[in-house]
Amino acid sequence: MNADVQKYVSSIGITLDRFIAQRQSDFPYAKGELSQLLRDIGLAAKVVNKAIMNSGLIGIEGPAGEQNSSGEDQQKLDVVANVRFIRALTRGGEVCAVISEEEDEMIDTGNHNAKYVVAMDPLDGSSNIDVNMPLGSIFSVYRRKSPIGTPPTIEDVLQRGTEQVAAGYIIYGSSNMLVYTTGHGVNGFTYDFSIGEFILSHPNMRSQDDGKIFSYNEGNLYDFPQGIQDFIEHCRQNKFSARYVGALVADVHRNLLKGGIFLYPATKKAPKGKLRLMFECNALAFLVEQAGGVATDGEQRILEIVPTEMHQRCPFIVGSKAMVEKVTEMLKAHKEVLA
Ligand code: P6P
Repeated sequence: MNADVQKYVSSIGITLDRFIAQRQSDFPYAKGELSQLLRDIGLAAKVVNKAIMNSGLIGIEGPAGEQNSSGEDQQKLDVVANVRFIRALTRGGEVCAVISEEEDEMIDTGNHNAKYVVAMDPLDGSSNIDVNMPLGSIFSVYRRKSPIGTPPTIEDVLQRGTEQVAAGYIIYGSSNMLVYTTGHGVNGFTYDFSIGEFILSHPNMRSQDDGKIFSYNEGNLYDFPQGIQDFIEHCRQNKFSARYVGALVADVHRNLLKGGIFLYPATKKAPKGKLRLMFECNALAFLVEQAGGVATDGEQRILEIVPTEMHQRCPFIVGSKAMVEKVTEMLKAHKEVLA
């Protein structure tokens, strides 16, 4: 074949859809429902990405004029992302219920024969909206507990993180990526705008065992438990790099690739921590553990926390194993708990 033609017809790589189909064998008992659910999330991610890219041109920047159940001012893009994910999951037919950081109550999709439920933060990093900083979407997938064919119940959606069958995030940054796990490792896909597909770019992502990046909101330092303050001092003494983006997905993604730790402990303003167990922490904890990292509230694995309410918050420390072990050790030295 002509050399120029050969170069031009080189493979585009493995698309998300093809990768999901190829990995269908990871679920011998599944008949493709989880694969379809993941494709639905990929579709919603593309539509949300388009809204973010165009927000300044189509008048969806700024506040939506309402608050979510956590008392946070909803941004218009928060609402757009929430509608897009819920609609894609509802129309895809594989999800019987959705819980969302942007919804007070569980959403019954009407798909009562569906096997799965989804917990999500449709748009993470609200303080970064409208200022061209990175944003993210976070999702967890659980098997329902209630019988197929019946309406979903709160027990379907309030499950420990260990029960997740899939989890992941989309990062809308200098490039857009979808990163997910189904319990068989972590794989990252980069969005190719020219063909509208997520292409496998980061196969088998692994957490660095140690790192030199620490991420936390400096403004809260004097509110932190002493063990955390000691760990921050340890990082400074060792000349580690302080990197904090204000979007959880972006900080976790960078630390996953380069080695590092993210900390959002309890503070006076947020006595149980700020981040939400069901919508943010469980998904990222499952994914980071699958890549070889660690996620804790300072006392226990995030994934072991038994949820009691949909919007509950928890302290969140996640990242490279050696760094998380170091801060846990310092907390124990002060016999302090984060929560
Ligand atoms: P703070 C964004 O609102 C978010 O939920 C996470 O994405 C981010 O890591 C954290 O809150 C930032 O919180 O208090 O530092 O602005």
